[in-house]
Amino acid sequence: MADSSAERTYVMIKPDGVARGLIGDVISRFENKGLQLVAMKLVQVTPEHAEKHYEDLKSKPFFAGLVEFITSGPVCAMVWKGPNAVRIGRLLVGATNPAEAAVGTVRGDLAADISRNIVHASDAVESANHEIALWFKDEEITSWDLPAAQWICE
Ligand code: IDP
Ligand code: MG
Repeated sequence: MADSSAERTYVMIKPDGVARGLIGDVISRFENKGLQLVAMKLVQVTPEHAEKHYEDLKSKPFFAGLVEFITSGPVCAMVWKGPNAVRIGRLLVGATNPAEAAVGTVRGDLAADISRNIVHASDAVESANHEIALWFKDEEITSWDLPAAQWICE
């Protein structure tokens, strides 16, 4: 079985979350859950990069608006690590549409509209690895011991 404690996910606070001063709130939720922050940077995204990140959605009617939105201000790009990091990241973020996202999730608590839903989190281990490579160079990803790890998983 793969070592799921080494699982990593790509999480990004979108321009609306950055502009609304919600970086700290989002980070706190991931820290409090027990995931480990291993990389983080603010990025002014280019249209080319945004199109690559959202490649799967190219045919959607909202694609052009999505690219315009993601490039409209800085995003906070992060890599979080821990057991089941991908699944836990999706749980913390909540459903895509904030009108359907459970209270207690980022989108359920802090967002109101599907096109301004504050945060991105990878939807599978494979896409997480792809997105981490798209956003970060290997040397930008740190390796450090989370002192509380023994209290978070066996
Ligand atoms: P996800 O972010 O929950 O993984 P995806 O289906 O991958 O959801 O869509 C990526 C992003 O595209 C969403 O977070 C949202 O910002 C935007 N989006 C998805 N569906 C719609 C829509 O119907 N209208 C406008 N924007 C949308
Ligand atoms: Mg997605």
